[in-house]
Amino acid sequence: MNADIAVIGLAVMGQNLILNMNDHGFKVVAYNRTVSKVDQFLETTAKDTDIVGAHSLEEMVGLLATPRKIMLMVRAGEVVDRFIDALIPLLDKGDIIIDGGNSNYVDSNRRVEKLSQLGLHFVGAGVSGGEEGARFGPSIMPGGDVKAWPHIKPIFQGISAKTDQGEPCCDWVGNAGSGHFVKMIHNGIEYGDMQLISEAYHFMKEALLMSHEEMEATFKKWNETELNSYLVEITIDILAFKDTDGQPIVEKIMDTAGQKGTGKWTGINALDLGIPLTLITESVFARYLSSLKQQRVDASNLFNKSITPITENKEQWVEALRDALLASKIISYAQGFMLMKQASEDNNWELNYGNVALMWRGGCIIRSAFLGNIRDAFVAEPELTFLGLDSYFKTILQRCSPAWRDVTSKSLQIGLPMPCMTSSLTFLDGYTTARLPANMIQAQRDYFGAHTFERVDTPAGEFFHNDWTGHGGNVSSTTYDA
Ligand code: NBP
Repeated sequence: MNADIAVIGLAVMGQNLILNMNDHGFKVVAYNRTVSKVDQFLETTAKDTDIVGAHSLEEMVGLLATPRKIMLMVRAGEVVDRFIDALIPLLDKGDIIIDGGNSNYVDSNRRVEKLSQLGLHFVGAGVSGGEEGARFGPSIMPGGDVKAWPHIKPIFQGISAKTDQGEPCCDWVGNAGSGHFVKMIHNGIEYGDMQLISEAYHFMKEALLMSHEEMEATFKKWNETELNSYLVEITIDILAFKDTDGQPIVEKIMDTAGQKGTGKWTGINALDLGIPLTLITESVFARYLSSLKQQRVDASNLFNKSITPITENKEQWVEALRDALLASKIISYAQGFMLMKQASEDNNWELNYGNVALMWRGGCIIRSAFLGNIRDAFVAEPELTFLGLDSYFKTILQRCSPAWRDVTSKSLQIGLPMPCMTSSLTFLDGYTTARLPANMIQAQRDYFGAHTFERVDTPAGEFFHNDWTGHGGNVSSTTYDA
């Protein structure tokens, strides 16, 4: 038998990707650590398909056409390394291992390097879209050893989601761990989008005292605008869903948000690379804050916290809120692309940002009409430093600014937390301010630690130390950083 590809891992993602590949005419071998799940799968969901099962890695490898293509859809981390180590002795030079899990891109960097030394090709492919995406068309972000791409391209582009114009939401991202890096940014942006929608819902419910029917109708209206997206769509469904007693189920859900860590990785990466990724990082902190439930309840009682609702001009406030959401969302994506640009330059990945936007246009959790405009912006200016400088996005930011300021200042006045909408506005204010007060920080650093400073009236790169107290020396610091 000459199967096209093997997939290891028969949990939700693996099973659905296999069924998707089978639908598209690819011959797939299925394998799982707990081999009884292979038989279960073949006897149930995969019944009457061309999918073949294997009960050992040796059997699986023997069923594949060369170069062999093996995709891991297992828990990220050590499990991936263990499978790679078990596969190496069974494979020949030129064979391909793909990790489709949510792996850390640093691990993928290492795996590409290790396998290339053995003549094997490793691909770290971010896969987004959850169960439904995997089954009917995910967004796939493959990167790693480019020699693998011609062999896996027909399968990946065949099963991926397509845009309205029929373009596949899958393309080669770049070398090393760039595929998993781009997936990490995708997940970070997903955290930001979810937090922004939650802040809008909170403002509607607590500040504007809107009913669930009113909120549902509002999000429906917004979904016909630039905000059209999968996450707004599911928010509409969530608001409409009633529990058995007829009450909205969303209000019965505990307000403590979980996470699996990809948003945190994005924030850590931004700190490491020196990029002000304020919105996504705030959204991770917002989840941490939400998990301090008992402390919040106690503090709320102690501070006797209550929110004074808005009683007038509700319709205008709803429209202002839409503008605030849209503008904040632009900042989130702009920051995400800034981080990708920095990582791409540091690692020589040569990322194509327009392609990245296209890959996210369909199939994945952050899919939206808006990503089409982002793609256009990077096609027009591939080296765009900040998305907000593109004329389409600049116009929206300028148009939305007054309402954005109204909503965020109102939230501060009434004590309703909107960390992402407020911090993104502060970011834009900082980004568009030619002279920030960092001169004071430099003066303080030089005062207490002789860290030196550049002057505005001398050429860049020349550093000065001032004798602030009249009894300081002429020696400047090279070691003490504060
Ligand atoms: P899980 O992340 O739950 O992983 C289940 C698979 O890992 C099973 O095949 C399981 O084998 C195997 N596995 C585990 Br767990 N521990 C193992 C071990 N010690 N040795 C060998 N195999 C082990 O599955 P998933 O939710 O389908 O996700 C697969 C990958 O895709 C993950 O990296 C995930 O982060 C990523 N992802 C998931 C989603 C989603 O919506 N779920 C979306 C996008 C990406 P067993 O059956 O023998 O226990």
